[in-house]
Amino acid sequence: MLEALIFDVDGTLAETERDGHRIAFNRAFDAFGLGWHWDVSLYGELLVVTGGKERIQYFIDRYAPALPEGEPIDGLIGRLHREKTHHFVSLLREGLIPLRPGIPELLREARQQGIRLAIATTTTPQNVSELLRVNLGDESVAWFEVIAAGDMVSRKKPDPAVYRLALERLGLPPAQCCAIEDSTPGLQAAKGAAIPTLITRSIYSRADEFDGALAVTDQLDELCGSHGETILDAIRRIHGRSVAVV
Ligand code: XBP
Ligand code: MG
Repeated sequence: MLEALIFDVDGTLAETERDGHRIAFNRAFDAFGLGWHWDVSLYGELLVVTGGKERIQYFIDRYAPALPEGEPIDGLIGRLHREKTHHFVSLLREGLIPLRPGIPELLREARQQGIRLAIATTTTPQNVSELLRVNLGDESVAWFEVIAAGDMVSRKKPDPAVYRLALERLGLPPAQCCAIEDSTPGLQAAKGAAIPTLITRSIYSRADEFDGALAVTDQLDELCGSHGETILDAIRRIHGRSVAVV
């Protein structure tokens, strides 16, 4: 019986990586005068690492760019990431990052039918609340009983910690939930917490591997069968197939 939907954010609720986060990182690098630039192709490579701070560290380790003198790397990365978040929130507030097709309808129907809502994401909590506020109004943040995000867990996706935190706060067994994700690290994290998972591929995750997903689609409404089946009906049907009644 489906009791809750647990949403990933980046790539799932909205196409935020290309080109929101990427632009925000580059604006932060410019603000710090670092001379670094992550183009679309390089950013796609760096997405193998989840977490913005971890991604900057990975870039430094892998490409050894020039670093400003005299500041410990951790301090620089922390300041840089706060600047990046400031730029990402500005992009959100300019209305440049809409929700993916089908998400508003799915959220509305889930609320009407008493399906509980949660978020399990690697991104910074402020990014989540701003994405929801800008696209669905201030009250939409409260639609989600749980917003498990960013540094609330020490180990980020593909580690299942963020999904385990969401399950714990929902007080539900994984089989009564369905995760909606866009990427391989996200699927691995949800599967690690034994949560049945649907994939909606994003711009950057088209070529990812999704073994073990309930279903893989490019857009939520492609899940719908005939006879006016809604997205939530389709998710219930697919989820029901996955959870054998013993
Ligand atoms: C995707 C991530 C995040 C974003 C950047 O998160 O890995 O790190 O790329 O956001 P998810 P921050 O798909 O789990 O939503 O810079 O705030 O980390
Ligand atoms: Mg994602």
